[in-house]
Parts: sequence; structure tokens; C-alpha cells
Amino acid sequence: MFASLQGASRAWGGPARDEIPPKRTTFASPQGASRAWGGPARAVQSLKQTAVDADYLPFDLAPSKPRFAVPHGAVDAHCHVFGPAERFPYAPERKYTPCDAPKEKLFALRDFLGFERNVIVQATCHGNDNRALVDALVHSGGRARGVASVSRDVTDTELRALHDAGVRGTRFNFVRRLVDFTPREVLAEIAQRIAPLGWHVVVYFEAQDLPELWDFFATLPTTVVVDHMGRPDVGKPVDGPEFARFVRLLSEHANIWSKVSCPERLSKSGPPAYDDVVPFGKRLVEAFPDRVLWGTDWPHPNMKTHMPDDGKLVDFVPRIATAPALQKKLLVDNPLRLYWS
Ligand code: 0GY
Repeated sequence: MFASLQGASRAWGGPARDEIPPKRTTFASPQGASRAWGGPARAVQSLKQTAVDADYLPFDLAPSKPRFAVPHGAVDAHCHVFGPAERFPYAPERKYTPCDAPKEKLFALRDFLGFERNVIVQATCHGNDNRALVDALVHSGGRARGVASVSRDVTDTELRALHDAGVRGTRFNFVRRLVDFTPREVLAEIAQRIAPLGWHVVVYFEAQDLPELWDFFATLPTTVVVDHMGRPDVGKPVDGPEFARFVRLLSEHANIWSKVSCPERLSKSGPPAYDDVVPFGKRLVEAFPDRVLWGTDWPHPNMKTHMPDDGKLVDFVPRIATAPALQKKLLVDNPLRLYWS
């Protein structure tokens, strides 16, 4: 078993086991820390800046090969790159410090799982510093597009440079454990700035916050893509009022899309099947076949219960998109239309 796990790891180019720091005493960037040495005070500060969170789970080193063969041209439309911290330090205002998850590992995983392209989404641990994202995009050979985070101070020149690198959207995050509050008028201003570039807005929020956010989403001037089905409580019925509200958001607003991603975050029944998430994803794929996207969410930041096997996540797709025509829309046609046309 162990031998085959190692083999699988080598097959997709995953990190050697000793590249993933053990929990608790590890550092995303020990070299960076030592270079920053300037006496005890600076050393302590530097180590604090790069210490991986004690409860942070590293990504799976040896995912299984999916049984589901994704259609030709498939896009993993939600994934991240983290660091390496030595080159691309994490943001001072971040709420968590992950293990490095660099572009080389992401591209190797893409190939191992059978995907052709990635959409890389800026994560909060990098704040509005999009350098790691841009570096991944420009080294992807045109096979990655990005969703950046920008502040209201971003210049038109900076926006143009992000566009030229392959950015096609900006992300507004409303999840309290991940970000500090940004006033709606600031976000509205940013949306007005990016709209002329043909970009869209990606929003991440918890289901219970949708009533309060509804009017803001309804007035956004761009396509709006909701992360992870609006994070439903899958312990509640798929026909219940909470998920019905989310379905109504998409029914009433033809510019709003949803990612049908992250069964591993939403499930209470757990891996590898994530059975309780299936009805939610299936409902959206069947009701809005032209406005759904799917992604691995690699490297799965802030998972607390378990780290998913990315191969098994791919095998989840045909359970929510049961017909080949739906699978092609979800994995190929929709992401190509939004990010590559
Ligand atoms: C995700 C989910 C999470 C993290 C972030 O930007 C982020 O830090 O999105 C999460 O913790 O739920 O999509 O990666």
C-alpha cells in the first residue's frame, strides 16, 4: 500500500513526503526566515510570519487516479497557488498560513487528473498581492486564467497588466473567518472598474448571509460566480427554504452562475462519497446547465476534518452531472466561454 502511494505521488509529481512539513513545528519558508535574520527580535517576527498553522492539513501527496475520464479540454475552474512563501510571502493581514502549494504541483496535478486547463483563484492568505497568481498564469502556456483580488486603489495600468497575464475576474470574499469587512460601496466601485475589461465577480459567502447580500449581488454590473453553491447546510433538505433561496437567486438573475464544487467542505456524511452533497450539486447542474462550473479547490485550505483525495473528487462529477452533455457543459463549454472567449 505504502509503495503504491509513493508511486502515485511520483506519477503526478506530488511533493516528496519530506517536503511537506510536519504539523506544529514547521515553516513554509525556513530559508527566507534565516535570510531575514537580524537578531533575535527580527528572527522571532520572521518565523511568526511563515509558520504554517498548527492545525493546517497539507494537501494529499498521493491522490488516486480518477475512474471518471473527464471530457477532452476539461477545466479545473477553482484552484489556488500558495507561495512559495520565500518568493511570494503571505499577506500580513491573512487569517491563516498554509503550506506552500506552488504552481508546479498544481500543473502536475492538472495533468495527472486529466484536465487541460486551470482557473486559479486568489486566496485570502495572499490578500491583494496577486504576484503568485500572476507568476502561475504567465508560466501556464496559456492554460490558466485567474481571478484576482484588488483594492479600490488599483490603477488602470495594474488592471491592464493583470488582464494581460490572464486575469478575468475579481473575488469578493464575505466569509468572516477569512477576511475583515469591506464596505459594499468599495466593492461596488471595484466592480464598476473591472466591468469594462469584460471581467466577472466571484463571490464567496455563507448561506445564512445570502438575505443580507442579495440586493448587493443583484446590482452588480457583471457576471457573478458564486463559490461552492453558496455554502448550503447540506443537513437541511435540498427542497427546504435555505437552498430554495439560492436557487431563486440564480432563477431571477440570469447573470449569476454557481460553482458546484467543494463536497468535501460541505459534507457531513464525509469522504469518499460525500453522498449528502449530491442532491444539491445535481439540482443546480440540471436547472442551470449553462451557468455552472466545477473545480477541485486544490490545495483545499482550512480543511479541518480530512484532506480529500483529488481523484475521488473528480469521481464526484458524474454523480451531479449524470449525462455526458451536462458533463461537457460543466467542465468544458462553460469555463471556456467565461474565461477563454
Ligand atoms: C476556498 C475556500 C476557503 C478559503 C479561501 O480565499 C481563501 O482563503 O477561499 C475556505 O477556507 O473555505 O475556496 O479555497
